Amino acid sequence: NTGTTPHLQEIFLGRCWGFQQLWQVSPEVNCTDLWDKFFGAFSYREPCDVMASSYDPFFQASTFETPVNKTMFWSGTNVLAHAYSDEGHRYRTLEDTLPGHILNGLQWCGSPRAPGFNDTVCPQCENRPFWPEASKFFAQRARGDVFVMLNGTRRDASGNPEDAFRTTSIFARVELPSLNKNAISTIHVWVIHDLDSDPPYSESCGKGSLSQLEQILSYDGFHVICQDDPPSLRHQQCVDAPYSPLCTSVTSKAPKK
Ligand code: G2Q
Repeated sequence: NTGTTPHLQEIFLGRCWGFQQLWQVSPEVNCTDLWDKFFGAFSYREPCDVMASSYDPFFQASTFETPVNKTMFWSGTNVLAHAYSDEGHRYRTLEDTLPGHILNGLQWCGSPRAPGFNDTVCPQCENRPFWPEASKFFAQRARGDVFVMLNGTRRDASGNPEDAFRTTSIFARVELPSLNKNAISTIHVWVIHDLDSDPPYSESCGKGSLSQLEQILSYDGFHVICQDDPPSLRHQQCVDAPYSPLCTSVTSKAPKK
């Protein structure tokens, strides 16, 4: 079980109006109407009994075109991807769009009894359709050059190595199949490695699960460019670790104690 987010409606409305103010969204979406569409999808239902399509009125009213060449997907790289996207100024991740921004990090579920949702706990459900459905709407609208940031040094909770491209991820299951082939010029795959893990990597462009990904994408007719540790992302990693050996070429020397 997971705890639910208190003040869900207030957070929803505040983030919704705040996002539109910040990005000067025009014409403005009515956030109260949007809340009704969102709440209507799961309220007065059993917590795990929500169909993906229940959220569609919400996503239809809140998902816009993403600017061309800005869409960025991520898988296993949540923190770095969002540091780099810079809240949508550099690239647009799902969490930098209106629906993703509003619900990011929040927990909720329905209840058949008043007030229609559970204000304390939610059970683990076999499937929760919200984020996959958000991803579908987001990926369908990607245009031009698109980017995906993958983790070449991914580990599971016990520390065992995992594939950078996981066939069970939302990226693989939902986002890739939703891309509009005719609207996309190139898929740029960025494979990121932690600063403190040693090469040679079993997961890097052309190897392991990345060769599988490149095959799938080429087979589907996409033009793909895969790059290991692009310099701008190395620099982003080095912001938080300026004296790591891989970063010292830009920082030269540690200050004397
Ligand atoms: N906000 C988001 N975006 N995801 C969340 C949240 C939240 O508040 N809470 C849980 N999750 P991963 P993928 C889950 O293996 O599966 C979005 C989601 O269900 O690192 O590929 C974005 O466009 C998700 O499965 O990556 C990106 O391209 C999990 O976090 C892709 O979907 C992250 O698992 C990432 O999903």
